[in-house]
Amino acid sequence: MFVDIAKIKIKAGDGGAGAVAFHREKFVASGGPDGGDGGRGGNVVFQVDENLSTLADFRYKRKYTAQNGEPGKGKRCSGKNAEDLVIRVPRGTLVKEASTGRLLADLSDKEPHIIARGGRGGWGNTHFATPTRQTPRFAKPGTPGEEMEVTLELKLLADVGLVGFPNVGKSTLISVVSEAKPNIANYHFTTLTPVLGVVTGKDKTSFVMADIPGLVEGAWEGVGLGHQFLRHVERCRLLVHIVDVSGSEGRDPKEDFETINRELVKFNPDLAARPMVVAGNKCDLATDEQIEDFRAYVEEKGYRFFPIMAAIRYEVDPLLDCITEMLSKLPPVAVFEPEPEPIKPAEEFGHADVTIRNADGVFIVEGDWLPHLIQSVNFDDYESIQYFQRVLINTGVIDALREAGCGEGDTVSMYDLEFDFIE
Ligand SMILES: Nc1nc2c(ncn2[C@@H]2O[C@H](COP(=O)(O)OP(=O)(O)OP(=O)(O)O)[C@@H](O)[C@H]2O)c(=O)[nH]1
Ligand SMILES: [Mg+2]
Repeated sequence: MFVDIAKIKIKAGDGGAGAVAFHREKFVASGGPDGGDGGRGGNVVFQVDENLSTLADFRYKRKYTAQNGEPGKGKRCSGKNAEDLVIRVPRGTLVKEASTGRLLADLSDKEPHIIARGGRGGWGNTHFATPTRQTPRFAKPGTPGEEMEVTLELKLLADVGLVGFPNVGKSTLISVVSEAKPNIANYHFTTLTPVLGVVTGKDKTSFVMADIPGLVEGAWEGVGLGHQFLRHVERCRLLVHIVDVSGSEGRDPKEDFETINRELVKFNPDLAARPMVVAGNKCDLATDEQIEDFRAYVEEKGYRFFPIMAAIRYEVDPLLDCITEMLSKLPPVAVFEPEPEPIKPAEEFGHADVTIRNADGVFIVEGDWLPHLIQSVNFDDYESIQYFQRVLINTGVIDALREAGCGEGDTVSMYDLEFDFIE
């Protein structure tokens, strides 16, 4: 079954906790702190797998959790970092944040894309020894791994997309110009899922052609198989519009041509504006007048026109030559850029809960929402730090610290951060 949309939950591993331990050895009195750091939690990573062509695997498994980092141990032993969880998807999969629709990654290349970051390991107590604090009895917990719901949306990558009414010969064309073996039959909606074929054009250049199910009037409203398969030609650099020029099913080729173009506009005006060439198929069933009449009609509108007989590959080469030539001048297949996470204005943060512990004079602040905030702040940038301070004031963290007894010059420890409290 062809599945091109899925929704899954992903959770990166939490960082392991730092250890509280002290050096113990015969004849060595009160050895110093030697608690090791926690390990990093595993990231959730997406990567293209060329052997996959659908998102069917995600219908049955919907929750993906990476391993947590190991806690630190005594003797300055750091906990092991967890391995990344790699989720394999077909080429052309878009990963979006489910709640907002924000694009996180376009899996069009071979690179692994980290979508949910594993938490960092907490520091062991070794880090907290200072001349005045020789036996720190605390360590830090790891930060939690990112967790979110994502939608996966497959948008195939092809240079050329075939569009047209059902039964006009789209699959026949791809079958005679590539190794693709789609079903071909004399009825509507023979093709139920998109098919890709590699076509070798002139001068051994090759391009990828996509055959999709036929469209009918009202496809954008869900008539016939609907328009959902148009998504798979959305990235195409060029469309080949195939029309039954003989009108063998009683329709008028010009009306067919306009109907499909209207459906394209309704689906996505960008797609409708894509460069397009027109192939008039089933010329064996058409009269010369029919062919010339249709030719005049589409050429008048500025399209290149090729009369063909796909079934016997008659006059298909001039069409392929034209495609190759046009592709050589067109921009590459569209790859979508991930959208950055919008920064929430500091004023929009309301009160948020934190817990504060006083450990040997260090005020340890914890709250589920803090690691995410800290990750979004660039501590080398003055404005970014000011933003961070405003958020801490608005959420009540500064007041809570005061209430806990934190005063001028005391050390505040917040996950990866440690800073002095300044009134
Ligand atoms: N007479 C004639 N018939 C053709 C020609 N090309 C294809 N056909 C026939 O047209 C019918 C439909 O062909 P397909 O390739 O399955 O059409 P399609 O556009 O993929 O149809 P859907 O997948 O249903 O959208 C088949 O019976 C083909 O044999 C041609 O040049 N002349
Ligand atoms: Mg077909």
